[in-house]
Amino acid sequence: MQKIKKIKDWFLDTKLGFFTFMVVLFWLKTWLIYLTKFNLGAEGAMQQFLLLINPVAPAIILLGIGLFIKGRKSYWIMAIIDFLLSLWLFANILYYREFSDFLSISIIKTSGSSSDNLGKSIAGITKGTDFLAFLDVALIIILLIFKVFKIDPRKLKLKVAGLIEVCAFCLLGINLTMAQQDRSGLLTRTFDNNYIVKYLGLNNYAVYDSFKTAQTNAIMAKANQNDLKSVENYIKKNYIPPNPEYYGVARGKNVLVIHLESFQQFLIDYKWHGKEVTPNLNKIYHSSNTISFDNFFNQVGQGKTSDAEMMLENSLFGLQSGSAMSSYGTSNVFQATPALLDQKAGYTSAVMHGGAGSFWNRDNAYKSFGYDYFMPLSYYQNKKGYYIGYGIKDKLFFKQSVQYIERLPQPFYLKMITVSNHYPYDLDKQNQTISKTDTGDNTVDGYIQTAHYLDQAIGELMTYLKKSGLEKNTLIMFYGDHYGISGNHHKASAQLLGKSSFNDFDNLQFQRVPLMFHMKGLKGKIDHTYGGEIDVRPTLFNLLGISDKGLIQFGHSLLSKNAPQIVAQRNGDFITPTYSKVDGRYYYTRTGMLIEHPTKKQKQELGLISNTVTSELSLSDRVITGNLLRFYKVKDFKAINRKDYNYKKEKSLEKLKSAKTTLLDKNKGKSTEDLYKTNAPELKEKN
Ligand code: GP9
Ligand code: MN
Repeated sequence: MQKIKKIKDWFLDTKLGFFTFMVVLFWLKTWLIYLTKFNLGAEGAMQQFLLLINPVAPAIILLGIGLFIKGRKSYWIMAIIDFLLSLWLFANILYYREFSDFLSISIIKTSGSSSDNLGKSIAGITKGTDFLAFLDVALIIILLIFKVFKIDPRKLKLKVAGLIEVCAFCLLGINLTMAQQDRSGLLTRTFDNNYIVKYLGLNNYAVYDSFKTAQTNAIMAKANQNDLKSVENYIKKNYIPPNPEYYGVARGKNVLVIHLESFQQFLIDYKWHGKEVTPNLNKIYHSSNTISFDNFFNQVGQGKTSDAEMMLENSLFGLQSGSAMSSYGTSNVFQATPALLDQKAGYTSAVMHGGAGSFWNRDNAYKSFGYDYFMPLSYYQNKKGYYIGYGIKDKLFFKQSVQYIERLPQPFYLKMITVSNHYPYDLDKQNQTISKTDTGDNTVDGYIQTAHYLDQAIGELMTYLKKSGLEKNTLIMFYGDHYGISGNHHKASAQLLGKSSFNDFDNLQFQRVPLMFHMKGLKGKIDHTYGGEIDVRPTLFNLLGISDKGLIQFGHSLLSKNAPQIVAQRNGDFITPTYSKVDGRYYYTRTGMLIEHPTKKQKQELGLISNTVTSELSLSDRVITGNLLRFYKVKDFKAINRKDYNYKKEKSLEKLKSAKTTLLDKNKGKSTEDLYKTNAPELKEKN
């Protein structure tokens, strides 16, 4: 009894006790809110553990400021800090409810009186339980006002207060290390705000976001019109006109972009135990209505999928580190494909993706790109067994997308991002219809299995497009975003390719991914031109008959007879039809032979190509990090206002209800949903 009283006295009547009480309350409250108000997807013991402990360190560090202050003031300062932290939590609860993402400085800065403005709709979206965020502060303030606590007037020894802070920073360090171990690249690659909050907590996320924003703003502030001039000059000088033979052959058609996740070119025509891994894509690849490129390379950096998207939509490179779409997608001005197609040719644009909308900052970047619609996971039914890895399984994703495709006004520019063929290539048993390869490398052996599944999904989608009539007026573009098998699997890669060895040169050649344009009536061919993702937009515009002259872009139409055929890699390596550069060494592209002693002429040639590559990468970086397109006017093009876009499901569906020129409209309201046939085992009726 005596003991309990002692503890009670300590808690209520000493400053350290009060502080501990506050930290514990704040900790429990935050954790509870993580579990109930956000959808952070903490999986496994480690992530659950980090989610539990991550509020502690910042709470001690911040509330601990009060420990350095004397008397009553110290209590109130702690209470105010507690209040501010709670307010941040509260604001995020509301924002998350609307956008499944967390507030960032760029969001707060660009909101104003926009449709994403929470101000107006706060009352509408607030739930009573949200005020839980203030429960501990309210309790503390009541206790203070009613003097339940005896104020401890003593000043805590500086040494003690300091030690507490040091311990908290150590704890933060441990938290960070464990997080980094579970998710490498967490802070450098800027995948998803949800990840940062899951691993490090909402307050550390705020610090991280402020730091990143300060960093990017400093560079942006220094950039000016003159920087743009040098970019403009370079682009003007190197402009290559499109191929007139193909100019406008797909004019006015719908454009359907199929993003083949982690899909490498070597899979095309690849056989395993005599069985084609991707029969449907092979058929498209060889079709007389398909232009297929067999020397097309991915050019992504750390931003992987998002870099591929950045290049495709803008013909600008991703950055040296991190993801350009994450770091600059919200704040920068873009003159991207969806916006250009809308303003130049009346296209409606949309992205469908069975994964989280916040991943790679898509929910914000797509607004800057001018996408009219974005349908992420929240638009899809996600029953038990539907989801794998990063999203809804491809067959279920395509099937469920039909209801949205048929409601899109035509012509549309629609991108569908598949996701099942993503590392770790771990397909559930019921969907495995080809055996794994047998290299013994676990990361590699499942790859053809998920690729096979993706291919089947494509087969189903193609059948639907044919049956629904969409195939007739749609240009379908397929592309692989980046490698599936990384450079850490040389031995297994050699085995897959039936080669006796596999070196860094081979790995560079392994970066080939598909690029195919398929359309009824298109004069098909297998085109051997060397190119990369940066070239996709000019090539597409070539086919659509849309001029790309006067756009700030670094790619060239691959259909053009004069395409430069220099394929830059993000690290400065390159591939041309003659030479390849890997890690500072040069090889003959055709033979893979190392050029040990280049002739004078070769040296000159190689130097020139290297220079082109580094200039283009750095000029492109300057455009993005300096936000230079804000100074650039495209003729007959109105700058995008992010505030005009809203991706909330109800809003979008409402808008689509009255849409004209849709497939549904053409069919007099008769849905095409039942034309989509799938053998997805998840949909089989259980007896
Ligand atoms: C997630 C998906 C994966 O939405 O696009 O991105 P990646 O890991 O391939 O960059
Ligand atoms: Mn990807």
